[in-house]
Parts: sequence; C-alpha cells; structure tokens
Amino acid sequence: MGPGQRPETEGERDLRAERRISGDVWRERIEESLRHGLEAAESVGNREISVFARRFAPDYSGSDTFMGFPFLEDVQRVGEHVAVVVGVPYDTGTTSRAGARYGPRGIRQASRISDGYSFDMGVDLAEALDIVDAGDVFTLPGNIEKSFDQITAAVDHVFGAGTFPVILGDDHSIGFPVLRGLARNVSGNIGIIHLDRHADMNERDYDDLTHGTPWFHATNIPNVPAKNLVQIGLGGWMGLRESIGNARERGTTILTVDDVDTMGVEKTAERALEVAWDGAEAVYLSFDIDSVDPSAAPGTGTPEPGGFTPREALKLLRLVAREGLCGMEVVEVSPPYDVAETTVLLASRAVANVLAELLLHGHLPSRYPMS
Ligand SMILES: [Mn+2]
Repeated sequence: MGPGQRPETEGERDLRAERRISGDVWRERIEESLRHGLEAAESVGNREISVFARRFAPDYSGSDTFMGFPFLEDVQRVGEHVAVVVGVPYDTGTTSRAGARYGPRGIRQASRISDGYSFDMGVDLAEALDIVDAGDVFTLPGNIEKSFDQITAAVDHVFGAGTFPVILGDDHSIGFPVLRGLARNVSGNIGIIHLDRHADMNERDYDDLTHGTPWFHATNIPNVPAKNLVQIGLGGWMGLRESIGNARERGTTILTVDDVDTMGVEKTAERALEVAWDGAEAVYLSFDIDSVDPSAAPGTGTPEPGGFTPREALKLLRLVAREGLCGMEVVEVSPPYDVAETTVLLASRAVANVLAELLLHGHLPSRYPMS
C-alpha cells in the first residue's frame, strides 16, 4: 500500500526498485574509461570524465555498441556471457524499399541515448545483465543463400554456446536462417511469436527467397512446426495471397490488429503464449517493426497503415516475454526512410523491454536481486 490506505502506484514501486541497483557496472565503466582515456583537463570538475571518450562516452559520440554495452572482440568467448547483441546488416531480401542493411547501425546509434536504466520497469540493464555486443555478421549482399549460411553459422555459434541472442536486422528473410541455427540446438519443438503486418509465408517471392518467404521455410524444419507459429498484427493491402493460403494449409494462428483491439493486449498475449508454447521446448520472438503504424515507425521497407501504436507493441512484447524466450529479432528497420530516428529508437526500446521483462521474471540471470 502507498501512503495512507490506497494501493501503491507504479511510480512509488519504481522509486523503491531503483534502490536495489548496485552501480558496480557503472563504476567499472568509469574506471576503465579513466585507465584508457586519460584524466580530464583540470578545469573539468566531474572527474569521472576522461580526455578520450571510452566506455563512458556521451550518447552523441561515435562509439556504437547497443546501449554502450561492452564490445565482444573475440566471439570464441561468447559463452562466457548471458546475452549477446548480433547485427545482421542485410537487405537483399527486400522486394520494395531497400535500406534495412543500415538497421543494426541505426538501432545501435539510437539506443545510445539510454545507458540502460528504465524507471518504470525498475531495471538497469547494464547493471543487471551480463550482455555484450558482438558486432555484425559478415553478410554477402550479392547472394542470399551464402548470407543465410553465414547467419545460421552465427546463430548456431552463439546459441550453441548457451548465450541468449538478440538479433538486430535486416530484412525479414533472416527468420529462416536464424531458426535453422536455433533448431540445431533444441531437441524439442520451437514456437514462434511473430508481430507483423504481413504473413511472410510464400514459398517463393517472384522467383526467389525474400523477406516474404521466411516462415514457409522455417516451418519446414522438423522441430519448428507451423502449429506453434502465431502471427499477430496482420492486415492491410499487401498480404500476398499465396502466404495466406500456406498459413491456412499449415495451420498457423493469425490475429489481426482488429482482433487485438477486440481482445485487448493482455488476452492477445495469453493466446499467443498458449499457441507458441503448446508442446514446445522454447519460443522465439520475431518483431517486424512494420507491425507498428507507419506514423510511428516510418523507417521500414513495406509500410502498411493501420498497425499498432508503439505503446501497444511495447506492452505486447513485454507480455509475451514473461514465459521466457530462446532469442529475439527486430527486423525491417530501414533508417534511410526514417524520420527523426523514430523507428530506430522504437526498435531499441523493443529490445530493452524484452530483456528487462526476461530479467524481471527470472528467465535471464540478474547480477542484483530483482525483488
Ligand atoms: Mn512485415
């Protein structure tokens, strides 16, 4: 209860939560910056600032890892960490507006405006989570199959080492090679929670694999059954009919934006979790930024008016993360079409929300007590 007899507000709870954050990681970041970056000029009163910006750097400086998390130079050592950010700069799978190859760079840059603390979630990601940024997968813009092999190898490596992968995309074609990398390391079935305006379930798009084809091929993997694929936010005027036919035939679960309106975000999340976890051992989250309305997320390859508000999407992402996830991706972020960093900022917040929710519910280990 709050002061007097009324129920405690979220704000009051969050004020208490902040006290549990240790600050150890922040101090280490400062010490390392001072060791490597020289002590600041005498006139600078704040002695935590160094001459050369190192790990403690202002958000406008050039150092670009996600939220300023440590860069992992040697990916052989990824297994020493709980979670890892992996960029996939790639857009050869786009069929309309290209530019998603700049997605990872844009998301990282926008993420730097935060150093990892959220008041209303009561979580400091930098303090709580042992997470590193491994940089980008080396993709080959001229060849989709070779790029897919590179992506599968990267996901297989980090997930096989026991580290939670956060994939910054890229166009949605990577859904298939990412699942291929995960599926090798899971003995049971993997469910997929997929937020999108499009079904992305063609066998071929034009004549090739594109960002319209990932789930057709992913659900051909024996332990990635279509019955555990739930697709949320579909609608508008760009859904390829072949995809819809394939979704019907294979028995995926589709919830439109109107369904979410009618059911509410909480019931939608419940339904999504039921479907994705039905007999599954793990669940993967695929967040296509175009599931959010283009007024709030204009920087994307195939915008479709009528999508979620950022508040709906962020809440839905939190709710579906509560039962745990084996990894996540944010895709279709195309900075060249963005306006005032709206889209890249939202993408970075989506990642942060999911990571914080996983920590709060004990699905990723925290370095300080969450309650
Ligand atoms: Mn889409």
